[in-house]
Amino acid sequence: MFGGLKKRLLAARNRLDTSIGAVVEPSTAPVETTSPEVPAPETPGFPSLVDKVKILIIDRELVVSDKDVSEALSALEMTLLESDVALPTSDAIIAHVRTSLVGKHRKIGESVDTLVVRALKNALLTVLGNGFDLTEYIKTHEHPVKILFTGVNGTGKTTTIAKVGSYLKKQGFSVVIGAGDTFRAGAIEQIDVHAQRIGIKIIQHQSGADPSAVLFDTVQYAISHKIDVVLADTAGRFHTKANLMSQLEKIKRVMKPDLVIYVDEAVAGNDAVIRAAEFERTIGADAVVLTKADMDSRGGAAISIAHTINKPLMFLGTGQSYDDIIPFSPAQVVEELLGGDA
Ligand SMILES: Nc1nc2c(ncn2[C@@H]2O[C@H](COP(=O)(O)OP(=O)(O)O)[C@@H](O)[C@H]2O)c(=O)[nH]1
Ligand SMILES: [Mg+2]
Repeated sequence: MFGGLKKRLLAARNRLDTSIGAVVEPSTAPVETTSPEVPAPETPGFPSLVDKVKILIIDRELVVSDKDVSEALSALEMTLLESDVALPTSDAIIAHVRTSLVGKHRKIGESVDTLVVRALKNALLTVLGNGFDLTEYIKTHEHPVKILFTGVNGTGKTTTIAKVGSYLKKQGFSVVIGAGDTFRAGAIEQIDVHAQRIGIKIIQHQSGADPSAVLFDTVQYAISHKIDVVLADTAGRFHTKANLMSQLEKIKRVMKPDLVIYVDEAVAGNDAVIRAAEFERTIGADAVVLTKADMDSRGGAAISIAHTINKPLMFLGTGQSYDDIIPFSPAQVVEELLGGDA
């Protein structure tokens, strides 16, 4: 997951290390050592940080000017844009890193790399938001919690519903699925197979039926059987298709979802971010699921989507089986991308 971005960030981190390392006069630096705190990067093909920039322990004041880091920050910006990070998100990251690095530093026993990694981590954390703890939400809201999944075709809505159903069942919640994609041939059979496999009740009508009616029945079933969570599938749609959008409005009026989840695929990169922004503007979304993160090397959508639409990322889909879903954790993603313990 996000392997390409990880490699590129390492290169950008090395460049920042070198620029700031050059500010620290080796002759006046009182101690030079190889800090056990800073492991050499494991990615092959990159020179070790220890070779590239001597680990200088700053125990005097280090003053970094804008000029010292401007080239390295331009390179970081290119790295982010080439990784499909949206421009406003990239701008926010660069601004944050610049603010963290430019100015005076005085930390006893801290290496240049620690300073750089901390700046990068904090910058990423500011754009990644807080995520969305679905379990906590369900625990603290009236049942049934009604969740509507929507987005364009083929991005993984139905698979995500099966994964989320299985995840919630394991947490002890009772779940019912509504087969609200009555449009695409085979869609009802597809979700029915998933529901049987994971042992979750499904409510379905005939193909071509009004999805609002199916989802209304699903909610009624949940109420009368005291089910904790309703997961509502829908047909794929673009926000530009007026008839499908008014159908979605009707679904919302009839089933009154507590949460509308926008599903898109991480591999779509900036397209996913643009679609999510349009969707959020026209229909509204409470949170986002990005699927196919396992196939995404660039990571741009995952980095940008929450910042761009100002809605949290809830889950990442990481494969084709039911367990291949992880609650989105900003700290974990940052750790995966930058590692270390800064
Ligand atoms: N590799 C991978 N494939 C996924 C993931 N989520 C869904 N898929 C695949 O994407 C395809 C479309 O999924 P589907 O749920 O039918 O999409 P929908 O049209 O949005 O309902 C299927 O082949 C899924 O197995 C994921 O996280 N990783
Ligand atoms: Mg589907």
